[in-house]
Amino acid sequence: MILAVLVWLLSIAIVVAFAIRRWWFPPPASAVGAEFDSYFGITAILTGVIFLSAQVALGWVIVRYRDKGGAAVQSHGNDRLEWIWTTAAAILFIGLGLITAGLWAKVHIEPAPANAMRVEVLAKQFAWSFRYAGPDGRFGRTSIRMVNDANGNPFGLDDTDPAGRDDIVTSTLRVPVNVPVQLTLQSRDVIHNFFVRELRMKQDAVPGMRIPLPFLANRTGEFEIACSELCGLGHHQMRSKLTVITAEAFADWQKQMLEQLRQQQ
Ligand SMILES: [Cu+2]
Repeated sequence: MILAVLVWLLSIAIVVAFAIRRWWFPPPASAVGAEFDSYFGITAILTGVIFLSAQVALGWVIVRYRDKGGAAVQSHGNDRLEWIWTTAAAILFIGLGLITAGLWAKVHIEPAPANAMRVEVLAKQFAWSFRYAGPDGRFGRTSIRMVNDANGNPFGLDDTDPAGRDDIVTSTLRVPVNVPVQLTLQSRDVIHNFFVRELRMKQDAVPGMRIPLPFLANRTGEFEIACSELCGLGHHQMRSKLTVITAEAFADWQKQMLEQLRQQQ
């Protein structure tokens, strides 16, 4: 009897902890993020109702079939009930998958709009680098022979290519607010993962692949970029920053970076 009450109390406490949303995600910084949250809400409510009903039933079974001194009776189950709940669970999970498929496709399959700002993202043990094409809109040629972390050339920019002269390489990601951005993820060694909680975005960077990842940040702020794939001893240090700023501030920053580049050349 006490066990049944414990099961019920514990279940209610868990449901309440979810329902009050006290320990929750940080607010989203993109429309896609808000959409993900609404689907998460639907899934949480559906699974929450099922969880609570199952636990209430469990408590009831504990009370109903507790030891009353009689002989135990063997049960061989109920095929019809098994069929019903297995089918119901399958319909529920496939259904949830189908209604969220559009959002998944929007993030991972659909190409970014043509006017999207392109940024290359390079992951390596244990740092992130970002490359902007500069005013000419073209990324300069890179070569594996030119890769040199010590002199700040993680991408291996080939300085004989004029298209690369205005390429801006940074260790944090800076983007203007409400502007579509197309990231291209690549890795130089092992699998890493680009994760920004506020964008509700998580994507592997795989050696030998160039993986597109579009997003549009709809509020300004500073957000953590964390590597979300265990990639070696320094994995915990592999973090950077996404700064979302106004278009004017972004233009100013770009101008400043180009000025620095000119002075170096
Ligand atoms: Cu990593």
